[in-house]
Order: sequence, then structure tokens, then C-alpha cells
Amino acid sequence: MEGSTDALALLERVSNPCLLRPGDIPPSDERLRVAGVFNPGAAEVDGEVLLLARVAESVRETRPGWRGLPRFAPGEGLVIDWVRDDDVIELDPRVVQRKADGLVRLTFISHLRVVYCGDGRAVRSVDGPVFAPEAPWEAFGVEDPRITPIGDAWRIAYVAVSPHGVCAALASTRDFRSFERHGVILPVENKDVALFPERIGGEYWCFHRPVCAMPFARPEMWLARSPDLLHWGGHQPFSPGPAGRWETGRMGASVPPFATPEGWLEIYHGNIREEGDGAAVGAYSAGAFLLDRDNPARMLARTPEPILLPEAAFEREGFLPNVVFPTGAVQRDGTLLVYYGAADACVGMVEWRMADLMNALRPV
Ligand code: MAN
Repeated sequence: MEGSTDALALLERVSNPCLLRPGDIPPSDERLRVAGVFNPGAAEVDGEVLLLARVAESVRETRPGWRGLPRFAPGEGLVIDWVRDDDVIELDPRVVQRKADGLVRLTFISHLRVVYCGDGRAVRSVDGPVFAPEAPWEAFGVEDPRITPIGDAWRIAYVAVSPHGVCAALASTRDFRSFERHGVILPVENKDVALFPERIGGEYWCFHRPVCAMPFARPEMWLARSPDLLHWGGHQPFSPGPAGRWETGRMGASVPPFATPEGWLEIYHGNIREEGDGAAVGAYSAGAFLLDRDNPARMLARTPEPILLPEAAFEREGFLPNVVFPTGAVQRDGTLLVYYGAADACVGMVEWRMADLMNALRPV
């Protein structure tokens, strides 16, 4: 934290492979094709690193002039709604809007899949259990899981998307074979929930990111507290300070916060606000900040610049270009293995020495 050398120069990458590509994952239904495998949660289970990767699938069949939109219907399973190209506006590769009533649909549906990664540096098997949409508020998919070990179980905070909107839901597992659902913990519109791994001052804490439809605020995230992980209160806004250009559009927690001798370390994401109607989605990058161990609302230090930017071809080109979006990490012998979605298409992993990461932080 004390050094004066440039932060980015200090963060040398020990390794930085692309771990998973869409072609590595079998479709969950013959009517679907895998458009992306990205934004994975990470956990170390019995000495092996497991990823819970988001698999986004779009409709395989093409019909000229039409577009197939997938959804899950409780009691029915996968349903494909065919809409005329002329009846929708494509807002970005992920979202179309119906001209008739202004409502939006995703162009894909997501589920989560367990991927086994041995020591965390390469994929051993993609043959793991699947966590698929089940509840009415999951009709358009389950997305972006963040995994935190708390007590005797892993808690999975994920995004549930449906005609009701985008909200934050919770599940837990003891073995990554069966999952218990706890329902919606924060209603629409909210995502990027990252749970702290232990009680602080007697309560559980999380980061979350409500969407402020009226632009009163610059991008920020929020902290909340809970007695039981299900009921959240004590909400307070949290911002890591004056925004760099890379975080002018959106910001949210990325990797669940973890303890270091100096305090809680959080790796978060930001995106650039691009001006104007029809502007492309701005690039997503990641930074880090350090919080007081006894009061996570108090920030001690942050990286002055992003520590991960879309640079490699697999980060710059894909379903949504120019995205790096960390969602999980594990520590191994003094290094940190951070897992991230790249261009909403692939899973990347970047390995940093913990000492280098701590050195990149500057007191605030
Ligand atoms: C945004 C993106 C998508 C995601 C939807 C719903 O458009 O993050 O990847 O599917 O929100 O969560």
C-alpha cells in the first residue's frame, strides 16, 4: 500500500488463460445453442476448484424475418416465442424491445453449470450438475452467481430474470450436487449481490446494486445487513469515491469480499458511460478496494486505476465486446485466481500475487 510505483505496472499477471468457450459446453436442449459461458462463481470444495458458470443459450433455429425468444414456463419447461423482426427493436445483442408495449425480452436464457477445475488453472470436466430456472421469477434465466462460504454451506447469490424484472435471489449447497433455493432476497431491479463470509458486529453484510431509474446519483453500490441472510435492512449507499472514466456508467460488487490481514478486499466492476441514443454498451473493467474489518462501510484504500481491462482478443470480441466481469476468486499459496466473464462469451482466469494486489492499493 505504501509504494509509489504505478499500480498497473505492479500487477503482473502470473497467468491469464481463457478457460472456457461456448463450444466446450453441450446445449441443455436440442432447440438451443450455447451463445456464451461466462460470469462464473468460484469455490474450493474438497481441495478442487469448482466454477458455477453461467451458460446463456439462444434459439438454434433461424426463420427469416422472425426471432425466437426462449423462456422457461413452470410446469411446461422450455418455450420458444417467435416474434417478427419488425415488431421489436434490438437495444443491444442481449435485449429486444417490443414496439407494441415497450416491454423487453432477453435474446437468450441462462442456467448455471458446475465445472470442475482441479487446481483452478485448467478445466478438468464440464460434466457437473446444473442449476436451471425453476421459479416464476426465473422465467428468463438465472445468472451471475457469486459464491460465499458461510457456516456449513456455500451461499449462492444470483440474478433471477423474468417478466417481473431483474432481482437478486439466494440458494445454498453443501456439495454442489443439490441446491436449496431461498427465493428472492432483494426485489427488482437489483443485481450484483456479494455476501461477506462472516458476521460483522453480529450481522451478515452484503453489497448490492439497486438500479436508480431517475438519475439522481452517479453509479454506486449499496451495503445492507441481515440477521439471517434472508431479511435485509440497514441499507446504505457505498461508492469508492470520485469515478474514473472507466466506471462512469455502472459499478457493482464483483468477487465476494474476502478477508486479508489489512481488511476486506473487494474486486468490483465498472463500465464506461457512452453518450447518445443507440450508443454501444461501454467497456467493462475491474478495480479493487479495501474495507475496515469491523466496519465495511469505511473504505481504507483503493486501486487508482482499473486492474483488469479488456485487452486480449477473447475479452474484446464476443457476444458483447470489451467486457471483463469478475465474479469469483480462490486463493492458492500467496496468489489469487480471479475468474471472470470475457465479452459475455467465455470464462477467463487471471492470476495475481496477493502481495502485488495489496501493493496496488492506495490509501484514501
Ligand atoms: C443485462 C446484462 C445481461 C443480462 C440482463 C438481465 O442486460 O447483464 O447479460 O442477461 O441484464 O440480468
